[in-house]
Amino acid sequence: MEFSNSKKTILSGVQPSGNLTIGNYLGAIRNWETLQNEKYEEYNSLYCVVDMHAITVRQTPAELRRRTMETVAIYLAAGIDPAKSLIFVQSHVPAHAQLSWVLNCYTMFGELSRMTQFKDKSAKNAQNINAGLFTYPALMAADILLYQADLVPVGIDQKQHLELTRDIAERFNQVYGNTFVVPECYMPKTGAKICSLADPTKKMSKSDENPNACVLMLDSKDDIIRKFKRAVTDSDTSVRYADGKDGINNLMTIYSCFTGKTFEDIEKEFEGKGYGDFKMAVGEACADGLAPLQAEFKRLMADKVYLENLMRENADQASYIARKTLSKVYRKIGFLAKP
Ligand code: AQP
Repeated sequence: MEFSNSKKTILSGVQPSGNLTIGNYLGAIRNWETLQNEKYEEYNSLYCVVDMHAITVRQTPAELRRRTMETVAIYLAAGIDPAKSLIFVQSHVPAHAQLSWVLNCYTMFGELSRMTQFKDKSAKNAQNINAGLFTYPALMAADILLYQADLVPVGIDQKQHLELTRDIAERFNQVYGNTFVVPECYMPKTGAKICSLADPTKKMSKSDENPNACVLMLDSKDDIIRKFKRAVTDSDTSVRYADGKDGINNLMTIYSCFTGKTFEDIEKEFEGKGYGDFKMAVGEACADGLAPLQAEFKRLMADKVYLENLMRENADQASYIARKTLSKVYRKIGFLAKP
């Protein structure tokens, strides 16, 4: 991919902290592909596998390695095109850790304490409330600000972290003069929050311990249909989008994302039909929507040499871009240049 200084920049990432869900796909990755193609003339696109974020929760090393490689293959299979976008692994670019330390010193304890993800994850991982889990947003700010990203496509759960990134950038710019681009958040109109199939008041999460709560991007058609059949709904019988119908609202959102149909179209389609028919249709649409991606993923995973070459070359290119911002920051804060 050719990085152009005259274009604006899009950056986003996913943690390889579990097997990716349709929440990660519909809330983030699918929109990256659209942006990469529709905004190619205007934006550079950079997509990162954020493995350093993943270790804020304990990971099995071999699984983390496997999932990191698989996530690269998922990006490619989802249509992220290496001719148009840079795909790289965060830990392959040392500047992320380096800038993150600096930004830690410009991020306030009070700000980090207000992050809802920190509160949720420390409740879930009471045995391991480590400093990395707390300072996670400073690393995320480094990921974004290193590349002077203008636009960051994310799901709704990451909006608070992005707002903190903007505050950190503005604070730094105020002290040292214009250094960082202050990024904007991009969220899809439909799919910014896909909910758990087991508890539709909660977001679908790849680290959920209940295997029926989430549909994985690589699940088989049978598993996908089985999970949708078991999805928690309500005691009403009509398929309509309404307050208090979280389960149905979630299924309608998923169906809309995979078929492009509006909620009105969906209500008409299922008028007089029961939840059973609707769940079956959502399962079919989801499985069919994921099938081409799954086939391409399988093909890519059989070519490790290709994936390794791509990771190496793209990490070199990302390092080159990132080092420019890092040098500027080091100079501004008063680090003596290496003689
Ligand atoms: N349920 C979701 N609906 C819509 N978007 C979602 N995203 C995650 N879950 C949903 C978006 O996916 C991108 C990558 O997320 P992440 O891997 O950085 O971490 P996360 O937001 O914490 O996602 P998970 O799946 O819940 O991971 P774990 O369980 O490890 O914490 C982000 O843009 C996110 O908004």
